[in-house]
Amino acid sequence: MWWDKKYETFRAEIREFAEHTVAPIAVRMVEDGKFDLSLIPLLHQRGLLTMVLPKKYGGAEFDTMQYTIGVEEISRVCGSTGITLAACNSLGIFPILAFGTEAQKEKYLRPAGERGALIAFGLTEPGAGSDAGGTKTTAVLKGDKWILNGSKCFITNPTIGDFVVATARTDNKGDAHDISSFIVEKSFPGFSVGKKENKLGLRGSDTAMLHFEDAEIPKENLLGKIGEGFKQFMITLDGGRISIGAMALGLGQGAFDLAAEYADTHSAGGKPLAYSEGIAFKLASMATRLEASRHLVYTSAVMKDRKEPFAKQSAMAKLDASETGRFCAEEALGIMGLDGFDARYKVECIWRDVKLCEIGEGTSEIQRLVISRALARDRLVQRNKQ
Ligand code: COS
Repeated sequence: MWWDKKYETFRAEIREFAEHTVAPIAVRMVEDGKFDLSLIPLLHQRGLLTMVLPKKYGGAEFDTMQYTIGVEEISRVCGSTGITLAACNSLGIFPILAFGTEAQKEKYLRPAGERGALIAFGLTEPGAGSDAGGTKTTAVLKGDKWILNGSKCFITNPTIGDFVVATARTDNKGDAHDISSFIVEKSFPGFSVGKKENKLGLRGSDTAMLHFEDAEIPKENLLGKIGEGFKQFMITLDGGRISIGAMALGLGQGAFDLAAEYADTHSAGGKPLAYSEGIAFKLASMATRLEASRHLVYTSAVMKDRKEPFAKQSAMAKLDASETGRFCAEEALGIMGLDGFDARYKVECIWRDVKLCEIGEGTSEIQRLVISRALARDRLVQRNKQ
């Protein structure tokens, strides 16, 4: 089985850090509507900014299960910090690690590992969300520079981050081989971080637009080969979906813990709410769905570590955990009644935050598409064997 005692110890350490260090800052971040930069060195000391980065580049080199638990436990107290970590590790570090040259890893990942820096991933555009192949941003090679033009939206970490991995169309054949990826430093001429997005939830995370206006990117900052960008971000998102599943688990668990505490300490008709079947059964359903979703998320983490194909499992994990997270937030609101509507009780924040898990890194419809295509492929393989 996938479980090991070392993960319990790890969880306890991260939970202690989350509750004592992250949670007090989280309250302020959500009120202020911006990420608190004082968290960066604290997260870095714990290895949380570089969970997927090997030690040889100065990273923490956690395995995927530890990474999953890390995102889960931080999200349990603060969804905004959870998404900041998930985006930096899965979407910022991973593509350079997986597809970059040794020189790019030395130049970009080593300082991030040693200093502790956030990295952003620029994929989504105003007209290219689910249809990620519909990217409109263009890249044209002129001399020793790629010239990029276009805009990206809803990008996590660009204002507080050091640099961005961004996609652009390097050809116009109209297929998946038109798109390439680039490492873009914030100081490159023609590149700017634009307006901050005004979001329903995760208001403490940094989300903004990116603009490329004849932006000049050195030729050597192409990531991998020309035309490989689509496949690169598909592979990147396969892994990223485990972390969004972990985030949803953490938010759902946070909602459960707050609701259970409330039900134990508030009374109606002279007895604690938790003694009423109406409330106790809600808690039972929440705990059961969390346990089932946790199984899916952890299984996909183990499969990734074992280098087994895991794309179908990570899509299932994200789909299921994000729906469970929303279910738990809604049930917690139901248990707490009007108090749940009150920001002081924190469940309304979880309810707003968790919705992103059903949208970001592929909507639930996209997960169903990925799963159904994989199932059809599996059936074809079976038929061909007979
Ligand atoms: N791993 C490796 N390669 C993959 C892949 C994966 N998981 N998924 C697709 N590919 C490859 C295919 O093999 C195909 O390659 P060839 O052309 O060489 O045969 C190519 O990519 C195109 O694949 P496909 O035809 O399946 O692409 P579609 O246009 O049908 O799009 C979906 C597939 C819809 C699944 C994709 O666009 C998607 O995931 N969209 C959601 C994007 C998203 O999550 N956005 C949110 C970002 S938040 S950072």
